[in-house]
Amino acid sequence: MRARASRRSGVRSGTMVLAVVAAIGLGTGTASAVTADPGDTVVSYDFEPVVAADGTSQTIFTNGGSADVVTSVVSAYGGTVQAVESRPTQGSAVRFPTFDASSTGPRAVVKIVNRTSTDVLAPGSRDFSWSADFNIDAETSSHTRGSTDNGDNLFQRGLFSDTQYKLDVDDHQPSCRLRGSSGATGAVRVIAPLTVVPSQWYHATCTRTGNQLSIEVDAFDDTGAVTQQWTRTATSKRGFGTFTWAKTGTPLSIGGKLTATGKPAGGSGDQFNGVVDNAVLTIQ
Ligand SMILES: [Ca+2]
Ligand SMILES: [Ca+2]
Repeated sequence: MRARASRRSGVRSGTMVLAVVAAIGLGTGTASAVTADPGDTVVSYDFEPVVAADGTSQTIFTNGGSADVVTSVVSAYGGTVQAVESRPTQGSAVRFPTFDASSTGPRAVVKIVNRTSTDVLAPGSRDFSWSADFNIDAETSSHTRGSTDNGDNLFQRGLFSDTQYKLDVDDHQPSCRLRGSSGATGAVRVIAPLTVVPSQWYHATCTRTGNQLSIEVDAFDDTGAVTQQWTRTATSKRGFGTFTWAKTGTPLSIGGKLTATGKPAGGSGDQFNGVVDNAVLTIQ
């Protein structure tokens, strides 16, 4: 059972250029994702305060899914992830740094890695989906020369040239990208047919079904009701192949891009500028 407590700020970064500001142990599950039960929610972050069993500490970075993972916040140049109010009925959420494309722009990303040598974040050959609620700022990227932030990566594992599943909101357009063992020729990106409105809540879901990749985006009104929905599907003609990583330490990230070793990607960090809630990975 998880004990609930009053809301408070999540974590604060130190003054180091690169600092791990929170490292929270999670769960006791040992299930492998690839052998998990169909429909298993592997990762689920609702960012609600959870008090440790001994009552001495509290975190909002707790995986409510089955995966045995370690969650932390990595930051650079004073970036922080703060607990803020979520959309109606959803408690708290996490606020990422505001836009700054300079070489010293504050960066902060939630990092999720396997606790053991079993890669529970790899879907293998299974169908799977990944999703999140978000509320993005008006100013989020610059494509001018020298910019260190030209995108808004929301939820991803792997980089562009690696095996990757990704949800981003680059240029205020939600999109999903998948690249599996078939490599670049089998990779697909599907872009939702809308431009999101800043400071409004949306929910986006990416789904891999066989050789298809689909995106669904829901918009909410002030009461939390869905007011509009957009969907789009694309097909990988070659097929995606499977989704595994050579290094089980390859991080899953929320709110930005991390290098393979789990540090904020400096030159092109794609820091998400806005608020995120309910980041979920489900393997069928
Ligand atoms: Ca929440
Ligand atoms: Ca950005």
